[in-house]
Amino acid sequence: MRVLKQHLLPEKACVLHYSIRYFLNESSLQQTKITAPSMSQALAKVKETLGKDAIIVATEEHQGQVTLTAAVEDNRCVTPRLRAIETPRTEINERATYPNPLAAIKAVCDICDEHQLGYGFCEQWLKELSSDFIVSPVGITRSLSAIVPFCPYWLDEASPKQPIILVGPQGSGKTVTIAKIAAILLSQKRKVKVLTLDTIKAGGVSQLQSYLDSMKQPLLVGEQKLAEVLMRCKDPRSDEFVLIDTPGLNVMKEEDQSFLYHFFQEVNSPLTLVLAADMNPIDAEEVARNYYFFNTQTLIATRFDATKHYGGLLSAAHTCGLQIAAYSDSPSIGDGLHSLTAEKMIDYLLFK
Ligand SMILES: Nc1nc2c(ncn2[C@@H]2O[C@H](COP(=O)(O)OP(=O)(O)OP(=O)(O)O)[C@@H](O)[C@H]2O)c(=O)[nH]1
Ligand SMILES: [Mg+2]
Repeated sequence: MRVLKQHLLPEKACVLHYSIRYFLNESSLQQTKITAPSMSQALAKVKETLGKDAIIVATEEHQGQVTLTAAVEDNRCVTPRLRAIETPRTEINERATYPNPLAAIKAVCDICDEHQLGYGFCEQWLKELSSDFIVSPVGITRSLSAIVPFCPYWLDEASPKQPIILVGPQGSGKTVTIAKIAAILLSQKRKVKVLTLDTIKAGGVSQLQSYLDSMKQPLLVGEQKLAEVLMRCKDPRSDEFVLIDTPGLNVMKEEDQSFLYHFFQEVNSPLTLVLAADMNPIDAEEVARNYYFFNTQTLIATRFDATKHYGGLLSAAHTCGLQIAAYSDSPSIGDGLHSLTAEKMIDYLLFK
């Protein structure tokens, strides 16, 4: 797989080539070269000549001709099939299924390309996908859920014993999300205690105050209230969910990093990163990495309505193993938050 690193997406042919080689012992393959005017014709010829178990180990395009080096495995080969038997799959992919492994590999490469998911992400997804080649048709959903942690029951499983603390870059949607979480919990007849630490931004307090006024809930303000609300979480009799909004930070700046460091020491609880889904993958990954240092375990994505490209969100979650807890597709508090599963994510990735 080291070789693949020298080839950058979107050279899908290379990904196709090396991703298959990755889990096959090449020395045990019988190879044949087949040339045709197009990829689909070449693939059809491969199937006709070597049978449906043939795999493609190399592709070349030259003067309008496609040459595929195809191979059939012999019995000694370490195949994805054997690996799949070793790791039984309980979830059957019903969505986003493809007639054969090659079509599934192409679909994954196309998605990675379209959503600017980097080479590492694509490589991991293809590696995981190989376990599903045992069944036909081949689904791409399970393999996505294996490399990106989705946590659709996050809010249902939340407990008053642990504060929900939202952190993230300026303008990522923390305050709106805190108000949405409060609204959801209140609609479930649960109690909330909301604190904002954003006394920095002009209008930061009044923004959240106005959301909470409409829910007839008080707002606690300022760092001096932090110890008090954290004590509530420690009280086993408390049935109030503590929600904490924080100022937007630029963790590339030392001073903001230092704020986050001290804050994280003081709260001593996991943090939830709020990230706009339309952030570009490189920046999103960098931001997630910076927050990850400070016990950030979950991620809420906002602005799903403002983009059709989700590479930033997926890269951030994948790189740091952040669980995707929920997503927002509207600035309106009444529209709430939605849970995200791999199935739903695949629909977004395929623009369904
Ligand atoms: N389109 C859309 N806009 C959103 C969504 N969530 C939040 N917004 C808007 O994004 C802007 C920023 O939202 P805030 O909640 O104020 O963001 P914040 O992270 O608290 O911002 P700071 O406190 O300045 O760091 C506001 O105009 C919101 O209305 C969403 O899911 N979709
Ligand atoms: Mg805010």
